Amino acid sequence: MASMTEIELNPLAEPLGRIRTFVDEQLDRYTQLPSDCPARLAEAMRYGLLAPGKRLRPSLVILAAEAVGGAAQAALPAACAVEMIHAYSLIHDDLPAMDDDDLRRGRPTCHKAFDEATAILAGDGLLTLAFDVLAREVQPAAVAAQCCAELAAAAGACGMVGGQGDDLDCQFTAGTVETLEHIHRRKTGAMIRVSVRLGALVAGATDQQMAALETYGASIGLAFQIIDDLLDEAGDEQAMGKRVGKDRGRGKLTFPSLLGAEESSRRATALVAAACDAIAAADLADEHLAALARYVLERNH
Ligand code: GRG
Repeated sequence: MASMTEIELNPLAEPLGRIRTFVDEQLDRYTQLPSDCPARLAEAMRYGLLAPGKRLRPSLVILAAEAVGGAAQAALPAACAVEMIHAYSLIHDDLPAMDDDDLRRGRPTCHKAFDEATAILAGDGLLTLAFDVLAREVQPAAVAAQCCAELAAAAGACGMVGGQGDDLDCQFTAGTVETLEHIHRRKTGAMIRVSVRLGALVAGATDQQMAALETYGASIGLAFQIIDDLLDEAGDEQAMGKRVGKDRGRGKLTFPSLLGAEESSRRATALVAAACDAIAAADLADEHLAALARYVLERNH
């Protein structure tokens, strides 16, 4: 729960605290799985999913829905679905075959707390559960189908999974800013962008509202990754809840390694300004969405 000082200093603290509780309670309900699911697998899924992350993507789903006059309750299944996909991607990303990390969200990674095979299955289980939730719980059925298709495209081989593949491939090679942007618009950006789109879809946004929210989501998605790269260089390991300094150590292509910290930071600031301008121009000057965009820039974890 946010303290009073936090609320006074940060107008985002209260809405995000409200959304986090709302989303976490529902994630908990969705992962009370029947006894056909092995108990250890269910435990690993819940371990990865319910760990204390920022819940940025589900917050975007709900705030986008509210920005166009929708109800948080109607956006909740989509909010939980995107967090399930995100949690699966983190569990798999931490595996020895990928980033080989032992700390995530301030705790041992899933394969460290359980074992590799269980972590792979926990990711698979969460990925599948996300579509189960969307298909069954979003109303009406036509919107549920559209949400499934959009989330599959964003998370799949031409979205997050494809971006991850390219990122692994170009780890030790020289690259251009264009290549890096192309990777991160898919690897990180696609899930952020689709979070905003799903919120807008379930709330029945107009085409004009959707276009503005699309620009907002795409812009903060890329800004988020630039800041992630900067935090990997200079962030605090305890605040981040994961190892930092890995990218440079591995000779990885990042925004600061290509552009320097100052120019990277300038680009992230410009992207967040573009995100705020887009929603203001469509009369969606939603203070929470604008505050969330600024938070992406100012976050320390
Ligand atoms: C393994 C299919 C597959 C995909 C992995 C998302 C991803 C693709 C990898 C994660 C590696 C990483 C650190 C990416 C940078 C941006 C990012 C997604 C950071 C983690 O997201 P946060 O900061 O995490 O929102 P929390 O824990 O707060 O939810």
